[in-house]
Amino acid sequence: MSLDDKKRVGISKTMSYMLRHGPDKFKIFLDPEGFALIEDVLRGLCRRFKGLTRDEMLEVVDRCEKGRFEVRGEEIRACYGHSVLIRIEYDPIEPPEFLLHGTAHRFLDDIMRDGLRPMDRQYVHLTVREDFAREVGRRRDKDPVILKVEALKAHKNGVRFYKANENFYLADLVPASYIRTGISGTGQG
Ligand code: HQG
Repeated sequence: MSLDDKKRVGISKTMSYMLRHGPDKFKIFLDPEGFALIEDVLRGLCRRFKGLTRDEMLEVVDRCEKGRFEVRGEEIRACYGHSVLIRIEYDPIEPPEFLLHGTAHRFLDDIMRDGLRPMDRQYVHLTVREDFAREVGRRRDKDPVILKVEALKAHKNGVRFYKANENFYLADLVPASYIRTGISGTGQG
């Protein structure tokens, strides 16, 4: 039986919280790559979503367009977004030439002075998809600014990038000299 949208979003948000920010509160243990046992995560979810089945939990994973979660055998992890104390490790990669970051106009001065910083998360989040960049930026500004990062050039000059999934890339910090403000705030959505 398929979950309704409201329940699916609720499960996704709870699972994001468990695997990114508060595993201890749900008695979940993350390995250095951020993986936890599916059975532990399901047990934690069942505290809020009584009777939830493993298939329903995996349906939430499969139907997430952003690719928030990754399943490997009997384990699951959040692909990005972590704030847990233990740093989730990724292998450095060579990024695409350009990556995008959607943000609020009010942060621009600070970003163009200090660069893109991870703030409360472990990494800066970047995407290859303009629609996702816009959606991420809209969380903080109804007409967000889309920053274009010269990722390959930065990489060649020693800035480290990582791949979270097909849509999202991560970086430790992106210096302002690699950030362009070319893409206008309004557009398709
Ligand atoms: C901004 C969610 C001032 C940065 C989203 C952003 C994404 C600065 C905010 C994913 C700054 C941090 C990540 C600086 C960066 N001065 N502000 N120097 N550097 N900022 O939420 O990228 O949907 O931690 O622009 O959708 O917005 O839950 O990062 O506005 O995919 O799967 O500081 O998390 O994923 O905000 O979002 P966040 P983000 P889910």
